[in-house]
Amino acid sequence: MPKKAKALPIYVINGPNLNLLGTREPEIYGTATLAEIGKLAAARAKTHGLSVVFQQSNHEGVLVDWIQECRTKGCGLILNAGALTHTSVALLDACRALTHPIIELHLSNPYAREPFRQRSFIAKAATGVICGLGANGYVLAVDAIAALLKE
Ligand code: CA2
Repeated sequence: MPKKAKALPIYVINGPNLNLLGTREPEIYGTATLAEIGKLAAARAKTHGLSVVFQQSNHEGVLVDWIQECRTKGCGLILNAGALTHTSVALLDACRALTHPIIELHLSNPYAREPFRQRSFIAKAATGVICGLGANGYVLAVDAIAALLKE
């Protein structure tokens, strides 16, 4: 019997300052480090027969490159663009070029915070948005991508 082709990974892309998770502001972002969140996402993806490519960069252009890479090497995108969520037309345009499901993700609930966090460029291209649920939001986002891929 021919072997079933392995599914492409879900790209989980994290933006500026998220490498600092677990070191400061635990009351806003929780106590988990980004490495721990990466392990949670990978474990959940495995339960769906999927895998993740989990990345973080403080540089907008690098994030654009990874989103573009996801077009051919990934099956879906979970994007926590950090503060670039609220400013970046470049990230919006990169997301618009994707045909895969996109979940915009935030650990905190930006809508309960400062007014400047209440505008999202990413939301205009996202299939859905998960926010305010801390590290568990990444796990739920993996579930959401898996469900959307089955549709
Ligand atoms: O809630 C989220 O996930 C955010 O995307 C996090 C961004 C913020 O600008 C967005 O409005 C909402 C900030 C990430 C900074 O993370 C830090 C973690 C620990 C210490 C300092 C910053």
